[in-house]
Amino acid sequence: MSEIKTVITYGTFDLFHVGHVRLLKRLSELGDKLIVGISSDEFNAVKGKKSFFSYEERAEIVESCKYVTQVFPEHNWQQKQDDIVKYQANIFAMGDDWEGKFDELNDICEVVYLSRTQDISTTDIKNALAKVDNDELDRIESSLHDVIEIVKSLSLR
Ligand code: C2G
Repeated sequence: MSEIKTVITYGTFDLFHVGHVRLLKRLSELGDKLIVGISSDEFNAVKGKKSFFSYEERAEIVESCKYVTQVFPEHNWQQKQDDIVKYQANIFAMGDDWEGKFDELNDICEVVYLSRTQDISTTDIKNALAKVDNDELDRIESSLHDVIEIVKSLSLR
């Protein structure tokens, strides 16, 4: 009976998108179980991030992903060693924007960095949505009404 191979990873996973899905899919193919540490709202603040969805919502979304076995809270930078032991993880893996940052974990498990998915990020999504300025849309709508009234008045002459 071959040993169960467990993969562990961490992240905020806010505004869940294909970059996250494609990473989790590839991570799940490295072993039999994929355990994901979801950054708590408080730890996000430490990372200088403010997520749109709460920890509970982000955890529920990621746990619903078919590639994921289980999620748990990530509270700080230091817990990874203990988590790897607790979950008996054989592989620690992250996207390669973290290349080299966690190599010290090589002492207790295999460390793998996979390529990020290009041209998508939670920040890009937030910036794109911020451009859809509702006030601007209201101004455009009222201008259109003015134009319609002018056209109507001209057509009645
Ligand atoms: N990712 C990816 N492709 C993207 C965006 C993200 O492969 N287009 C990967 C990241 O490399 C990371 C994971 O998805 O491995 C989660 O990304 P974030 O939610 O941004 O997590 P991060 O803020 O990097 O937190 O202790 C580690 C930290 O908690 C990692």
